[in-house]
Order: sequence, then structure tokens, then C-alpha cells
Amino acid sequence: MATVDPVPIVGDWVVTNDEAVVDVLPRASLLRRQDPDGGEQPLVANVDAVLVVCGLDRPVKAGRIQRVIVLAWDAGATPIVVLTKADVTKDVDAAIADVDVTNLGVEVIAVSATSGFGIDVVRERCAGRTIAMIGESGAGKSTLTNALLGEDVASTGDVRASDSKGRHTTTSRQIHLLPGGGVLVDTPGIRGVGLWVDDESVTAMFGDVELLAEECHFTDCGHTNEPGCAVHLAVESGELPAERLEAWRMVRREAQSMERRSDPRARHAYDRQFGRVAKEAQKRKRPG
Ligand SMILES: Nc1nc2c(ncn2[C@@H]2O[C@H](COP(=O)(O)OP(=O)(O)OP(=O)(O)O)[C@@H](O)[C@H]2O)c(=O)[nH]1
Ligand SMILES: [Zn+2]
Repeated sequence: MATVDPVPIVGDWVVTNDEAVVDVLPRASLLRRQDPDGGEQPLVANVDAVLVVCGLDRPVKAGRIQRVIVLAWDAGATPIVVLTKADVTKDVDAAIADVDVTNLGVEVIAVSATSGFGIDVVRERCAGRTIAMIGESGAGKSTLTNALLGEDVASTGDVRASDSKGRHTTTSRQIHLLPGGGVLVDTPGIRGVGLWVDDESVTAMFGDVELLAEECHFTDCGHTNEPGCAVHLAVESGELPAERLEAWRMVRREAQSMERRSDPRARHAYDRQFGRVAKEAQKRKRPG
């Protein structure tokens, strides 16, 4: 049997004759998983928007959310952060602020499946689009799916009260038609894809920015407004979207703070530098 290239995956548009798939149409987007050995595994094609789902019954992990946002962008999809279980938190606005992605132009929506709060907003965003949800186990993806569909199709699991960890309740590959005309692609592989996003794979997603940075006049260029900055020039000419530079900055910041946490020497240098800056600020504040 003849094989088609690429091998069709969930979400692909294919051309068939009476017996087999003869062609796969070009993909508008591709969510994939980076393997630790540098390879990658395609997960789902042609997703328009990725719902980055997090439960407000546990602390907001801004770093994790930001990585999944970058992953969605890299796939060619629009990320939307959905904070579930809004009914269990007192300060929804503070939780939204904690996510800290509005400067990236990413929308954050708080919802509660229990009260119905915010569900219509998400449903509106999903209308007529192909959607995937990414979020850790117990985040409330199945419950949100049921709320969006208006019926129980996805099985939900109880969260252990002691640690807010969910049972793994999702096992089968599914595609749901949303009442508003959208499609929700829901496979276990997609749901947890954020868990595999490590520093290296995130950095690998920014090959274009890294390549531009090599052309900068200064080797330690910060790409803000240094003379001869190739990255800045690319943004100005429209070659590089400004959001992409902002996302790259965010990822670098994250990576550097991770390094500080794990490398005592880097942390010490940072603390010393921070101490100096703090002292300077103190001095300036003193009257006279
Ligand atoms: N209070 C409250 N609980 C919720 C809400 N949404 C979901 N939950 C609870 O959170 C738990 C986990 O929800 P699920 O929808 O099963 O989570 P999931 O992300 O699908 O988990 P996996 O299938 O393991 O990936 C369940 O006990 C839900 O009842 C909500 O809006 N409010
Ligand atoms: Zn530069």
C-alpha cells in the first residue's frame, strides 16, 4: 500500500479515493510534542485556538501557563487562558493578574462550571473554530467540555482533597462538535502536552529570533534599543512580530530564573547584583 507524506493525524484534511487516503492538505497549524532526544511527535493539526486550562483550586503556575502559550503560538494557534473553578477563589481578578500575560495580548477568562460563570464567553470564543484544551490532570477540562457542550460526554474525575491532584480519567480519543459550530479536539496526548515543554524545547521554538540575534552589533545585546540590533530592526520592518519578541523575552526570563534556582553560584551573583540595585535605590530615595 502506498503511504502518504505526512502521515495523517487528528485534525488533518485528507483527500481520499474509494480505498485510501491519497493526500494530506497543507496544515494551518500543528501542535507537536518535543521529545527529549530532539525529535518531535505531531499531535493534532489545524487547531485554531488552544485553551490553556488551569484550576483556581491550586496556586496559579504562571511559568507553566506561559510555556503553553508559547507552545500554542509555535503551533500556529491562538492561546486563550481559561481559569476554571472560579467559585472556589475569593479574588478572581488577583488570579487573572497572577497569570501575567495581558502584555502578550493573550486573553484570560475565569469560569465556573458549577455556577455557569464565564462559560458563555468561552463558548463565544470557540464558535466556528477548532479548539484543543491543554492542562494538567484535575484542571477541569472534562467539566468545561461538558459545560460547553451542554451535556455530559466527557468523564470527570474526583480530585483528592489532600493535594488537589486529579485521577486520570481521560483515556479515549475524542472529537466533540460544539453547539456554536466549533469542534473540540480532545486527545489525552494533547491535554498534557504542556508538561513536556522544557527549557530546551522552548528555546528551540525561537530559532528565528536566535538567528537574528547573531546579527546584532553587540554580542550581549538586550534587543531593546541598542544600536545595530538586528532583532529590533526585524520587528520594525515587520519581519518579526513584536509579540514574538515579547514571548521570547518572557521565555528567557523564565529560563534564567530557573537557572538561578538550581545553580547556587548564579543565584549568589544575582543576589549580590540585586543587593547593589536595592542599595542604589535606597540612596536615591534618601532626602538631600
Ligand atoms: N468547584 C468547582 N469544581 C470544579 C469545577 N470544574 C471542575 N471541577 C472539579 O474538578 C475536578 C476535576 O475536574 P475534571 O473536569 O475531571 O478535570 P480534567 O482536567 O478533565 O482531568 P483529567 O481528565 O484527569 O485530565 C472534578 O472533581 C470537578 O468536579 C468548577 O467550576 N468548580
Ligand atoms: Zn539585539
